[in-house]
Amino acid sequence: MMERMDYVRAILGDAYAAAAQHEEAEVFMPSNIALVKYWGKRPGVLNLPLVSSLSLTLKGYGTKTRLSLSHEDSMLLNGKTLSQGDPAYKKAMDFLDMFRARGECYRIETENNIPTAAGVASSASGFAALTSAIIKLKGWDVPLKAQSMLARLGSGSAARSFWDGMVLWHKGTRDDGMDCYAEPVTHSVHDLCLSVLVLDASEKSVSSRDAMQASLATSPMAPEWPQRQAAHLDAALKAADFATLGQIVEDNAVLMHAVIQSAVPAMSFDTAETKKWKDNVQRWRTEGMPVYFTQDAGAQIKLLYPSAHRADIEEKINAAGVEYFTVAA
Ligand code: 2P0
Repeated sequence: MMERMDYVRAILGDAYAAAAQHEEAEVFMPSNIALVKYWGKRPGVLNLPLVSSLSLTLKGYGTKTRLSLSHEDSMLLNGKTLSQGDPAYKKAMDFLDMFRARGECYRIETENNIPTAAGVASSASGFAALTSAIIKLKGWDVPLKAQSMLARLGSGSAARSFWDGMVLWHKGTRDDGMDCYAEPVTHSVHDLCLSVLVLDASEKSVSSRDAMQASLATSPMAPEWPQRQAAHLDAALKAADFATLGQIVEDNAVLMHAVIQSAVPAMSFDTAETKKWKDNVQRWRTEGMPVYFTQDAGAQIKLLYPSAHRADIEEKINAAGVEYFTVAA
């Protein structure tokens, strides 16, 4: 805990444990989907990633959080009161402990407008929102780059949720985490659409945190992942046309899932529907449609394509009767 408190103090200065200046604060923060994935952590308690990553923000899709001062800690997630033993309760309160002034208790009321814990990155928007809410409750003025560094302590992918469009999260090299932050990037490929297909909205059986740890500890592909991922990131940032970017995005997701599937014991987030949609995407490409997929630690498939093809792609998704939403960036 001390190491994390030192880190928080280094970012916020002496304000870090000051009492809240407001009774309540309400915020909304979007989620994000990685185009080049974060998978793997460096040792230590600062949640430092093994690799840098690049994401697209899901503008309008994420988490609304109301944080208020209360006589005791409590948490409501999507209208349901969580018990103190609930892992989501523990993670949230453990995060707020870093900012808690003496005697301060919090009521967290949080709602996602995307499926919770089904690989649509609700922990990204959840911790970005909790970070933003505690900063607002305290009345602090904290630059977004510093907010991304704090949010990372709750969930790595949350570091990327503070800006619209494409965001680059630098892994940094320092053990004290002070060079590990996200920032927005301008990219030469514009007018992208990302459709998130909700193929399975049930809670996943393995958390991404556990899958990350287990796959990098046991997969024979683990040693090659950081170098190949870095090459993907470099190429993605330099890609000058949609097809080059799309192919890198798909290759990177396939590589991450190869690391996961080659873990010992083997793991997979795929369902029959997931596999069917990957086949669909690859078939549509052979038919001339510029569309690529990505997949996170869940069964959902996300389709990436130029916005000029939005009507065609959405017609195909509608025809399949699958729940989805599309963001343009
Ligand atoms: C990503 N994922 O870049 C990757 C790709 C899932 C697959 O970031 O342990 O919930 O809280 O830092 O952020 C999901 O992992 O992990 C994730 P923690 P997180 O979006």
